[in-house]
Amino acid sequence: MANLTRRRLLAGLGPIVGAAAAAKLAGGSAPAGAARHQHGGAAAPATPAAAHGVGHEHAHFRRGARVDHAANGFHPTALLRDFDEGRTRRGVNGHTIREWTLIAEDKEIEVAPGVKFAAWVYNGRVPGPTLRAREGERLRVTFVNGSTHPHTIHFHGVHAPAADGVPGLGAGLIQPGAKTVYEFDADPFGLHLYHCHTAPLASHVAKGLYGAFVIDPRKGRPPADELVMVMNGFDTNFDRSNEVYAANSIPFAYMDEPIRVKRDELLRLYLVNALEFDFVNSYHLHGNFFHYYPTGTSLEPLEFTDTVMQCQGQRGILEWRFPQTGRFMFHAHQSEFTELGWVGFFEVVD
Ligand SMILES: [Cu+2]
Repeated sequence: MANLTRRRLLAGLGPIVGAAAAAKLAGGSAPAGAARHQHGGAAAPATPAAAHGVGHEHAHFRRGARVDHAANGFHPTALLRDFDEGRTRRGVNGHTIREWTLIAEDKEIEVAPGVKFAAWVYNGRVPGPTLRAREGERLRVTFVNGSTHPHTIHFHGVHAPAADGVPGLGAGLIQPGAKTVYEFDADPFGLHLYHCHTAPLASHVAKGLYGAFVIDPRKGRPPADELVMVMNGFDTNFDRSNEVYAANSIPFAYMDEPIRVKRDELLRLYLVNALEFDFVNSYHLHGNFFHYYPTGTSLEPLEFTDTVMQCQGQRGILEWRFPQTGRFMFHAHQSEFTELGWVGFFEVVD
């Protein structure tokens, strides 16, 4: 099974085989299985190219199997609108000090039905909490390493070297059982991210140590129904390529439970690409176009489109309204990612 790659999965073996192999390697239980529903009972596509357009609109796990969100301790639907504003207090100069505590831990999570992944998590979830601050505040993040491996937190933004969260600077590597405080200003406003910066870097990130980091402009943004999607994937058989893809960790979660939004309401999506091993990821919205604010650092959109591409670490803010009710799909425009889980629906209601 060692040469069982996701490309071979797409070549016809089906994700159920990969999931079984992965569960075996990870010491987990047998999977309920994942499979594409195909039109007309057609045989599995012979090549990834043939897989293109086979009918991912109906992709989800076989027999409606789902992961145990309660056991994972987080639910993809709840993650969408879960912003962690921490605690605030007044500093001596009258400015706001905003504080969080992030705890790294080793935690097994179910990333596909029956497929357990030995993740490393911040505050019990993948992605980690969506930290939200306001431009100009002083931020203090207490990092407690409750994992069995050394880790850090590296924040994107403007700050001093000592607060950069990389080995050899400031507190450097935070050993198991140790803690540190990262302190810096909320600058610039926009959508950023944080992640562990411990070598081997790709592995530490791919294990789940990343999250979105929102800095609101001083004057705020117009009221909207706000959502966060951190695009990611999991390498369940340790071959440095991903077996499953998702936004907010759980493949097909928003197919099983479409995201309910209101017709004509302004939607604002904070979109971050935390995917490892694949160089690019993307977001495509059906039946609509959106305004795109790369990195969220301008209040003027740069583009009006229905598809954006992000490389590793890139992120941006999307805004749009649905003028009609009904179901609208969204997914990576890399069809392979879509078929392996990175796809969902909006359910637009009155
Ligand atoms: Cu780490």
